[in-house]
Amino acid sequence: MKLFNIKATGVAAAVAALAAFAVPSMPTPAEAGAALDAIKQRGTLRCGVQGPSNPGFGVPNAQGRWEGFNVEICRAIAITIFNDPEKVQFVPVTTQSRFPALSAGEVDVLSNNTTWTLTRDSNVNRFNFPAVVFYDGQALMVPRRLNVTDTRGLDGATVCVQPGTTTELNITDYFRQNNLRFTPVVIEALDELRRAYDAGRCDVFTNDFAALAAQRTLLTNPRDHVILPARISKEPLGPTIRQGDEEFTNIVAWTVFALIDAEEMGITRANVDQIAASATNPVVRRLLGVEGNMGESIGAADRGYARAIIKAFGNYGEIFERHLGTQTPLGLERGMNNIWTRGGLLYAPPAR
Ligand SMILES: N[C@@H](CCC(=O)N[C@@H](CS)C(=O)NCC(=O)O)C(=O)O
Repeated sequence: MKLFNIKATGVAAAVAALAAFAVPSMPTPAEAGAALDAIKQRGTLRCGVQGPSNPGFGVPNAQGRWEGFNVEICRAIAITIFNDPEKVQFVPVTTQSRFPALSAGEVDVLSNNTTWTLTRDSNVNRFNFPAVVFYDGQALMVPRRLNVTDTRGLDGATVCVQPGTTTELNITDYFRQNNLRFTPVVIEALDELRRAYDAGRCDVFTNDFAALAAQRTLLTNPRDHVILPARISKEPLGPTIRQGDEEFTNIVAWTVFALIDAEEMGITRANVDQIAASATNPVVRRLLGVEGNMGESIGAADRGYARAIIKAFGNYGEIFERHLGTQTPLGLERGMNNIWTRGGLLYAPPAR
C-alpha cells in the first residue's frame, strides 16, 4: 500500500509542480504590512507635505484644499489603497521635522521633494524610496545685481540654506571642492529663509532647482533673481516611506509607474474611458484592469486602480504640466522628467 502511495504522491506532486509552472497561480491576497494595515484601519493616508508656501508642489488654496504635484501623488496613492482620492490627510512638515514625523508614524509617506540617498535608504534611517517622481539637481540663485553668471564668482558669499537637507551637505562639498569660501546662513523655516534672502541677508539661496523656481515666484521681484546654470548634485525626489512593509512599498511604486506608463501609452484623462472600452493591446488592457489581475497582485482596492488614477488626475505629463510646466509660474521644462521614449529618465517596469 505504502509504495503505491509514494509513487502516487510522487506523480501527483510532479503534476502539481508542472501545473504551477505552466499557468501563473491566482495571486494570494498580499499580507498588509504594519504601515498599510494602520492606514486601512484609519481609513485615510497621512501625507507629509512641505509647509504652505511651495507653489506647484503643494499649497492649500483659498478654501484650504491642498493642490499641487506632490499632493496629487498622495491622492493617487489613496486611489490605489481606497479607490478614493479624498482619503488623504495632508500634514505640513519641515526639512527638520519630516524624518522624525515619518519614523514616529505621524505620517505614512513623505511627498515633499525628499531626495533618495543611501543613508536615508539604509539600515540606519530605515526609509524606502519606492519610485522617483522628479529628477532634480541642486542649484544656486543670486540677485542679478551681483552680476554673477557662474558659481566660481561666489568666493566669500553668504549662502542661505535649510537644515537637515542634502542641500546643506552638498554646498559644503561643492565650495570645498572648488576652493571657494562661503558663510552658511541656516534657517529652518522656509518662509523665513526666503525672506532673509529677499532682504539681502545672504548673497545666495540654494536648494533643488525646482524648489528654487518655486521660491523665486514668491520673492518681491522674481525677475531680479537668476538661478545659475550649474547643477551641483543629483536629487532624485520621491515619495518616502518606512521600511518593513512590502505591500505598501509596491502600492506606492506601482501607483507612480501607472502614471508614467499611461503617458508612454498616450492614455490621458480625456481618453482613458474610451481606451479602456476599445483597447485590444493586452499591455494597455492589463494596465487599465480590463484584463489580468495586476491590481489584486499589489493589493489595490480595485483592479482598475490605474484607470481611476488617470481618470482623476491624468498621466504623469498632465500632472507635471498642470502644476510645474511651462504654462505655470514655475515654468519648468520636462528635461530629465520626460519619459524615456522622449529622452527623459522616467521609465516604468512592465505592468505584467
Ligand atoms: N531634496 C533635498 C532638499 C529638500 C528641501 O530643502 N525641501 C525644502 C524646500 S522645497 C522643503 O521641503 N521645505 C519645506 C519647509 O521647510 O516647509 C532633501 O531631500 O534634503
